[in-house]
Amino acid sequence: MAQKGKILLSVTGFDPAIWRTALEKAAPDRAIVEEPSGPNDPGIDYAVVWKQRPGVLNGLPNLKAIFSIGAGVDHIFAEGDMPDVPIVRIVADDLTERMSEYVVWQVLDHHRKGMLYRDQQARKVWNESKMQPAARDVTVGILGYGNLGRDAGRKLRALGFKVIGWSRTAKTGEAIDTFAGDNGLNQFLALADIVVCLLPLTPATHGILAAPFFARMKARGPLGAPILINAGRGGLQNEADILAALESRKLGAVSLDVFESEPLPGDSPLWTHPRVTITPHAAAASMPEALIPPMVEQMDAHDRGEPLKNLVDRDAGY
Ligand code: NDP
Ligand code: OXD
Repeated sequence: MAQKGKILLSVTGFDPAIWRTALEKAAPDRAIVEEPSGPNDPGIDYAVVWKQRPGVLNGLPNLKAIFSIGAGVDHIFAEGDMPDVPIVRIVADDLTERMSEYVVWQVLDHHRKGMLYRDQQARKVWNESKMQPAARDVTVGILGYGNLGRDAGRKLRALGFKVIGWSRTAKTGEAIDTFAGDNGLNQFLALADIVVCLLPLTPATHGILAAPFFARMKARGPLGAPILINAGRGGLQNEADILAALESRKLGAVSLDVFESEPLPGDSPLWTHPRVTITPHAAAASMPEALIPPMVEQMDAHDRGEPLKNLVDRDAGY
C-alpha cells in the first residue's frame, strides 16, 4: 500500500487513544503521529485537533488543513498564532442528532415541569400543576440558527412548539420566523419563552449571556419567567449574572451544558441551585467511529484536488 502524508493528532484535556485507533483504522495508509518529528516536520499533511498543544501546528511546512474534532473551533483559535491553512469543522448527522436529543430533552423537561415534579417526588407530594401550557403556546427561540439549531428547531416544531431563530446573517425562505443582528435580537427576545443557545464562541458572541441580555428577555410567558438552555460554549455566559437573574426571577430556570471553566469548579453555587440543571459538556459528544471516516475521506479527496467541505470562516471565527 502506497504511504500517504502523515496525520498529526493533537488532543489535550482527554486521552486521545480512541481517536488514534479510529484514525489508524480509517487511514491505514497514513502514519498517525502525536508529535512532529522536529519543528519543521515535512511529512505531516493534515492535523486532527482538540485544544492542540501550544505551538504544535506552527512550523509544519506541508500542512494542508486542520480538522477540528468538534463542531466548535474556538479551541483551535485560542492559541492565537495559527498557520494559514484551511480549518475544517465537524458537520455530521451523528453529532447533530445527539445535540437535538439534548435540546428536546431539556426543552421538554422545562415545559413539562421536571424540576417541580422531581422535587415533589422527593417530598412524596402528589400535586398536579394546573399551569401546564400546550406546546403550541410556547415559543422556543434558538440563538445560533445554524447546522445544530436548525435540526433541533425542526424536531421541536414536530412536537408542536413555536420556534424562532437568531443568526448573524439574515435568512430568507425559512419555515420559521428568523431574526439577525442586534435589532433582531430585541424582537427575538420579546417572543422567546425558552431560549436555547447554540452559538459558537467568537469575539462577537463572548459573554453575550449576561445581565444586559437577561434584561432584554420577555418578563413573563406561559412558563412564567423565561428559561435559558446553553449548550454552545461556557465563554458565552456570565455565571454570576445567571445566578443573579435566577434570584431576581428574570430567569425562571436554566440548563447549562457548558461553563466558563470546565470541569465546573466544586465550589460553584450553580451545582446546588434548585433551578439549575447541569450536564458535563455532554450535550453532543464527538464519536470517533462516526466522525473520523468522513474526515479521512475528505483528506483523500483534497489530495485528489477536490475542495474541502465545512470550512471555517476565519474572519467570523466559526
Ligand atoms: P454553525 O456554524 O452551523 O451555526 C452557528 C450559528 O450561530 C449560525 O446560525 C450563525 O449565524 C450564528 N452566529 C454566529 N455568530 C453570531 C453572532 N455574532 N450573532 C448572531 N448569530 C451568530 O455551528 P453549529 O450549529 O454546527 O454549532 C454551534 C456551536 O455548538 C459550536 O460552535 C459549538 O460551540 C457548540 N457545540 C456544543 C456541543 C456540546 O456538546 N455542548 C457539541 C457541538 C457543538 P449565520 O447563520 O449567519 O452564520
Ligand atoms: C463540539 C463540542 O464543539 O463537543 O463539537 O463541544
